[in-house]
Amino acid sequence: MSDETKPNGSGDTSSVAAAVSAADAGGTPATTIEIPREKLTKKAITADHPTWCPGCGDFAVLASFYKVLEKRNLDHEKIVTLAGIGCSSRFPYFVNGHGAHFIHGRAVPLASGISLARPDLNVFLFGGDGDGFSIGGNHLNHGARKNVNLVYFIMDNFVYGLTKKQTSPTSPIGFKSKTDPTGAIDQPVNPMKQLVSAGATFIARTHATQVKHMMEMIERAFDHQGFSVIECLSECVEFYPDVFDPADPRKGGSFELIQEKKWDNTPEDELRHDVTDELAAYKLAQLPFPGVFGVFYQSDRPTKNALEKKWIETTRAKTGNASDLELLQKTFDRMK
Ligand SMILES: Cc1ncc(C[n+]2csc(CCOP(=O)(O)OP(=O)(O)O)c2C)c(N)n1
Ligand code: SF4
Ligand SMILES: [Mg+2]
Repeated sequence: MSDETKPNGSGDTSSVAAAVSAADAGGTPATTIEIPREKLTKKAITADHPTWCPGCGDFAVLASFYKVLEKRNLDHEKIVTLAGIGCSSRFPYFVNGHGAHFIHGRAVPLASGISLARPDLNVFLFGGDGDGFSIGGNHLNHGARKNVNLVYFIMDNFVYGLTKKQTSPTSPIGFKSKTDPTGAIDQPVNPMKQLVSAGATFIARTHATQVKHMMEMIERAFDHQGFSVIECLSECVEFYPDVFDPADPRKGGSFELIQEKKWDNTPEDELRHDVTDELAAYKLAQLPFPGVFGVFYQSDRPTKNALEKKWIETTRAKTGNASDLELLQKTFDRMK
């Protein structure tokens, strides 16, 4: 792990305090008043009433996210939720915190800017398969290769829900939609393969009916420094019902978990998955639908946040720690 500071701000709830400094007119030293923080509750982070169709998988994602925020007791003012456009991208409306429902497919650059400019914030990005892999596909690849520190949760329903049933980049061949009335003919994107090849440093897969697993994946993504992506199969009950039943034990399917290596020198461990092995992640990603769930890949490559911080500090040191204004003035002087 690199030496960068975790922004997460979670930890000992009782000792978290806000500091208020004050100095009197006589110039006596500032006093610090400790104000104990209230524990972050679901009530505090709940905003608008979700407007999804009854039964939409995205409700469970929202509930899991609330639970993780509550559990990790993040500083409320440091929570940022962002999204593009789509049913799933309505997410920030339902979280009481800083956030934006941004342009279709452009949430990764927005989130990257916020993460880089304010590394102390916890940046959570939400969206759909269309937003992430279609119009935003190129931004996704660049966010991944730059390894910007954020958590990106993709609610994959294999369809464009908001615009009422068009083929999405993850729709399987044969899916009948308004854009493919005789059935989709294009090879779908394989999210896990794309993310591994693009350079994301935490890549996981979960299912909206498996709340415990979903929460575990969100927490692990959150604890990871870097571009952390979770693909979550989240059913669109309106335009592609029952498609994820093969991975739902309550509907006769099987939710198969990735068995991660324990590094315990046992023969069984030989067969377990090494999350740092790209080729092994590819192999798991090739398994036929519904595939397996859990962490496919994780590496501790330095984040853009850490590299940029180092570069700024080195450059500042070279200028004798000149202020922004002094640097600007020097640049203007050179142009005279
Ligand atoms: C530039 C632009 N192009 C197209 C649209 C129309 N549009 C809005 S949401 C969407 C697709 C949403 O699909 P997805 O991201 O999978 O989200 P879902 O609704 O399925 O959760 C499209 C094509 C738009 N809003 N802006
Ligand atoms: S259209 Fe589909 S994705 Fe959109 S809210 Fe309804 S069920 Fe959810
Ligand atoms: Mg979709």
